[in-house]
Amino acid sequence: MASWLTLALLLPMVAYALPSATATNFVVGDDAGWRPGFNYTSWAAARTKELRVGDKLVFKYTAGFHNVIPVSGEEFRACKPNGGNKVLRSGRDVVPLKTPGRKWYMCGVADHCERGQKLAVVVLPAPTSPPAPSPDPYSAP
Ligand SMILES: *[C@@H]1O[C@H](CO)[C@@H](O)[C@H](O)[C@H]1NC(C)=O
Ligand SMILES: [Cu+2]
Repeated sequence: MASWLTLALLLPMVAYALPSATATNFVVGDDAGWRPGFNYTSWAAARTKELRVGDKLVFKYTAGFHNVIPVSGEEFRACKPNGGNKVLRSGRDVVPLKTPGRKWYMCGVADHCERGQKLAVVVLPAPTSPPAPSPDPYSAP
């Protein structure tokens, strides 16, 4: 009979063996979640080397008070979607990062975007395995 202890020991090992173990869920804004008045530029800047294809962004907010609209860079700067954009509104929207490059998101409720509820990120390519050692710019030839 498998005891809870066995299960508790096995589960982390199984999770580790899965390829998705390298994928990370990033809660946008961390404890602040998704709201106006938070500096998401700063949040994203601290994660420029972390966000990779295969990772996910998780937008947490009270459903009905905000939403998440994936937009273009131009729409992002104007805080104005051109129309026809997908709108996420579950209150816990999970956005898989499928391709590398720049991605932009904004809240489409009232003036929330103007009040800082907008996020621009740079997604790096998926990690290769094993990760290539980064060249040391300071090593002498
Ligand atoms: C957000 O933080 C960045 C630095 O990470 C700064 O340049 C910018 O002015 C800040 N924005 C606001 C609205 O405070
Ligand atoms: Cu909002």
